[in-house]
Amino acid sequence: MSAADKVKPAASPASEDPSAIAGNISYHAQYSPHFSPLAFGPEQAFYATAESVRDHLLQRWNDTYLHFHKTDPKQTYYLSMEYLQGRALTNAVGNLAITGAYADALKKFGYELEAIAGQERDAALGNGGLGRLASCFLDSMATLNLPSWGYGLRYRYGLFKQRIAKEGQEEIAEDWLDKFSPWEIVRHDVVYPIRFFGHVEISPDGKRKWAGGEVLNALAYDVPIPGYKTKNAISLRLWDATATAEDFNLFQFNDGQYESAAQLHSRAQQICAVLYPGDATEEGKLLRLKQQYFLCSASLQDIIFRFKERKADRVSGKWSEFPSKVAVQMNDTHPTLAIPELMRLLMDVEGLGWDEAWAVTNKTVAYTNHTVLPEALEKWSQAVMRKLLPRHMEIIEEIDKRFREMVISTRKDMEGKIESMRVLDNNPEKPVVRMANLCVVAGHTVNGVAELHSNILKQELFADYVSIWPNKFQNKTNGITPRRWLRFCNPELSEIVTKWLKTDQWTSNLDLLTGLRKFADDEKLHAEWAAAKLASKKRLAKHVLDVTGVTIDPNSLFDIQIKRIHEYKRQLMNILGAVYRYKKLKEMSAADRQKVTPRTVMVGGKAFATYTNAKRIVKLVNDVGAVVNNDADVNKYLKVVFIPNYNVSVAEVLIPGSELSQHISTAGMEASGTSNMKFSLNGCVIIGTLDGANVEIREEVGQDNFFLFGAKADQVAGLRKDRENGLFKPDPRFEEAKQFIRSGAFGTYDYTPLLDSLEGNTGFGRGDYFLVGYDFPSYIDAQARVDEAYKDKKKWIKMSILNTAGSGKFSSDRTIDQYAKEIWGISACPVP
Ligand code: 73E
Repeated sequence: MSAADKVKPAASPASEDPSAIAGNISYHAQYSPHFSPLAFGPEQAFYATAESVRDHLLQRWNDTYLHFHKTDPKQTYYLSMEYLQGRALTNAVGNLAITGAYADALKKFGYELEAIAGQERDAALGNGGLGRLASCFLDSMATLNLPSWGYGLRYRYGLFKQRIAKEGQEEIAEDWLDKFSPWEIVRHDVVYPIRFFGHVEISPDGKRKWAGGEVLNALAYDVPIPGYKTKNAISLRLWDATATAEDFNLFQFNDGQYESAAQLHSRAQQICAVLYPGDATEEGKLLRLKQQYFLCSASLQDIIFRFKERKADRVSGKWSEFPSKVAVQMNDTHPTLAIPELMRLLMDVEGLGWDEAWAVTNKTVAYTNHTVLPEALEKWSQAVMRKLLPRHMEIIEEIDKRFREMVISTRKDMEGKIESMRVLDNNPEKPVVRMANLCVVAGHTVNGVAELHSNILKQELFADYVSIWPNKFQNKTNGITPRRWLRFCNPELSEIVTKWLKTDQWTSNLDLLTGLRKFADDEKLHAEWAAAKLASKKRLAKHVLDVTGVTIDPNSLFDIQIKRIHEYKRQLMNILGAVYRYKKLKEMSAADRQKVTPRTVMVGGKAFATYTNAKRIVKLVNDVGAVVNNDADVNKYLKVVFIPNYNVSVAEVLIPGSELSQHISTAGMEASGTSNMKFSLNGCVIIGTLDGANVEIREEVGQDNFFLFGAKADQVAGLRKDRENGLFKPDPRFEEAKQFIRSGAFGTYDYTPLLDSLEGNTGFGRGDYFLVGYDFPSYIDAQARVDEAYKDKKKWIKMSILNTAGSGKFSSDRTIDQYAKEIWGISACPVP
């Protein structure tokens, strides 16, 4: 039946009345060119509903743009190669406070809002925590009414979809734009030329200019980002690459040379095809650098355009005003090319001299570091950079030269350090540009993402720079948006929180959660809390059954580890723990088993396609699950489940249903972590090391409400040395768990190389570089404390309540407020 048969269509969106909304949904169903007006299944209902909600967003978004334009405040531009937006519908109606009205409207068509929202595809334009952080930040920027925008790339296929086959993980292109995205608005009026390759021309007066090569276009797609209960809606501007009709060689095409006729079109398509194209080949590396430059150049041209637009009388003499109107934040080193690109635009296009351009650039850009892992610190080959971006390479060389001269002339004592501090590494074997060094030298502020991490930056990675610029370095502990990560994903618990705090203000003032502490022993609250948890656990159990076919018991302890698969995150320690538990269960008498706390261990996450050990870990979790879950002797007490295709919307089901979550990285290696904050906020207790934000979470929720184990960050280097020197004596439990896997208990797949990476000096890996062997016994002991604690239901619920109560600090509203005040110098600009 068609939508129109039920409800009279109404084009006007500006209503919060369910009948009018239903009319508007019906209008979109009938007049949307994407579907037949005769069809109104759940999918069409989703698109029509989303388009109707978008009408609401567009109004606010236009009003906000005009308001910023009129008041001309200083504005922040957040540059990120990744945004993990997930689904938008529930969030949009929630932030606009029209959830009830839309739910009622959809009922008129016989649909539940939740089911319709479930039709939406995740926008997975990111890979992990860094991308999700960027998305949480946008939500907070809008909510705090900050003049700020996000810039990113519109990847045609987002992060791959993960399928678990017999051989382990398979990657499939994630076709999130299969139909279309109802949230994006293509801006045919916002297009910038982006050049690649070519050469530098020098005019008679000595001016340098980049010319030749090939030129593509960057085309803007805007995604409106609504704030929570505010009129402001900001923009996430995503760039797509296009070529023009002029680039299409009609002569060649008519001559049957189809591929060469459309060469530039095909190269344009490659740029935004996928996030993180494989970079094992030279072509792959070049493509990644192209992507980075594409983002930086388009965004900076746009920023400069807006700077001029907002004061039409601005002339080049006023460029010193630029940093009082523009803050650029680089999300890790991926957008570092913003630095030489801003220099180039200011000098070669706007005619500024070096000193003037440098002063503007330095006061405009700031850099967030997200990792100290050496392999993640970007270094680009100088040859590739010179070929693709010859003018930028010149500018980088000049920055390097001037930095050296500055150190030599002002800091004789640092001379011995210059080589490692320089932007260029001129090692003749492999000359490279060190992107992090470029960011530190050129930016006004550098920040880490948790206290511990920022201290490591200051004391180790960037220690030499601290002695030159002691005030450049800051900490901004990460945060998460409480809207998506409690209010909307866990409505049962949210209602309880609101009821006991007698206000829902916590949604935008998360510190109010401390008000729960005084009820931590209240039996009535305990009963409600336990009921909400059970409801979420049942929803999670249904998801697990749907996607894996495994039945799990909602009365068992739900123990979850979800994150990208990486050796430093130590999913391998988790699974070794589960293997050890399984072996002990097998050895026990039936009577003893009955005393055991039943557990469901869930692991989810994607392994990078070429990361062999990570893929072996995925395979091992699946293999262990296949044996344990089918072992009738013990599967009442233990199940092991691999959750396939972990993404934002899966997290929204898993996190509310969790009771214990694992954040067990080798100390000093996880810069912050943000899912730890989401779990804790949802009343889940953490088992973890003193790493990243765990340190601060434990402080906030109280050390009795956190299961701590493992080496401390400052012990790690010494322990690695000991290991190398043969001074490490493995615990028998560690040996037993590995041996059990080697014995073939979990199938015939050859796990030797993976297990050998945990041994010292085998020639494989780095001799248990991640210290799984050292931490394993204290991990097993901590897990035993978890089992005991869970037996005391009252104690456990209290811990759970105190985790939620202590999570106020981890709102991204707090984080963004600190960035705004302490790095960007911007203030709220609410639409009146
Ligand atoms: O600890 C997390 C942190 O919570 C860190 O590993 C992650 O960033 C999160 C947000 O601050 C991160 N991702 C990357 N580096 N750090 C990264 C590096 C290269 C490519 C893609 C992502």
